[in-house]
Amino acid sequence: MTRRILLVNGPNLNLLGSREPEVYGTATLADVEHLTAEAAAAAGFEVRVVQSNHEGVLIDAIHAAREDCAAIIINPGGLTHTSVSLRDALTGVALPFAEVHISDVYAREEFRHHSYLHDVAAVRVIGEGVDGYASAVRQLAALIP
Ligand code: CA2
Repeated sequence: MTRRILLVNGPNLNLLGSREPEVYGTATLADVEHLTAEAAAAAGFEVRVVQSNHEGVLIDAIHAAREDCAAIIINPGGLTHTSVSLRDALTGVALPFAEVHISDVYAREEFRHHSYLHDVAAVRVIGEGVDGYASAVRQLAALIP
C-alpha cells in the first residue's frame, strides 16, 4: 500500500494565524502542513496537501486519494456540521480517515456539536490545537500495517 496521507483542510482554514488567535492559535496553514509532514515522515509516510474553500474541490481530492493514498486527515471546517456530500465522499473511497478540529467544538456553539463524520471517522482529534494534526498522523499510522 502507498505510504502517503492526504491532508485536507476545508473552508476558511487558509485564514489560520491571521484572525481569531484566541480560538485557533497563531500557527498558519503552512505551519500545519509542515508539522503534519514532519509527523508523517517520522511514521514513514509522505503527505499530499489540499486546502480549498470549495466543497467540490475537496471531494475531487478525496476521490483522487483512492488511487495512491493509504489514509486521509481532514479538518472539514464548517462543512463538518453541514455536509452529507463530504461524508459520502469519505465513505465512498473507503480509506481510513482522521477528523481533526483545532478548537474544542463541544465547548462552542451548539451547532458545532454535530459532525456528519463522527461515526465514520477511524480517528477523531478535537480541541488539541494544531498539535492535533500530528496526533492524528500517529493514531492513523498505528492502524496501517
Ligand atoms: O476547530 C476547528 O478546527 C473547526 O473545524 C474550524 C472551523 C469551524 O467551522 C469548526 O466548527 C471547527 C472554522 C475554520 C475557520 O478557521 C479560521 C481560522 C482563523 C480565522 C478565521 C477562521
